[in-house]
Amino acid sequence: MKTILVLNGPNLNLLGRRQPEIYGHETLADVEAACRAACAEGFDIRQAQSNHEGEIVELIHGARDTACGIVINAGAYTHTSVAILDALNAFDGPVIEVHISNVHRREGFRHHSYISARADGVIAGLGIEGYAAATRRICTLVGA
Ligand code: CA2
Repeated sequence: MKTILVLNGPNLNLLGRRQPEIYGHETLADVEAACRAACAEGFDIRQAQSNHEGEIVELIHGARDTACGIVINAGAYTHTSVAILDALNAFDGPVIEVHISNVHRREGFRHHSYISARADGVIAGLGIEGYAAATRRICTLVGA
């Protein structure tokens, strides 16, 4: 079984409980279920969430030996974190960057992503469907 790491950054533990007009009503449990349903045969999901930059870096390091690809929504660290970019650059498999909201229709500071420099694909504004699409893409890229 190949494992895809679905990694969520700061404040995304609040998904479904605050600001539904921006982030919708679904929770992280719904994200996990949507990703699992999107997996091709022979793939499974491991979901993680952290509010701490260093812990996200360590989760990416751990994925080097345990995951075939990473779906990442780094939350606000998307726009600030060279450390997370560096960790992703040390990971060999495909990386798909996901944003629930359309960051390009929001404040200017959300328009730049450090992670996009490493990502094999970027999805924004599809709500939690973006995670499922990213999961499908990783299955395609990794193959059987
Ligand atoms: O649109 C996205 O997925 C974001 O990555 C979400 C981040 C934001 O900083 C990025 O610019 C775009 C914020 C995540 C906060 O998540 C919450 C979810 C529900 C309630 C409150 C915060």
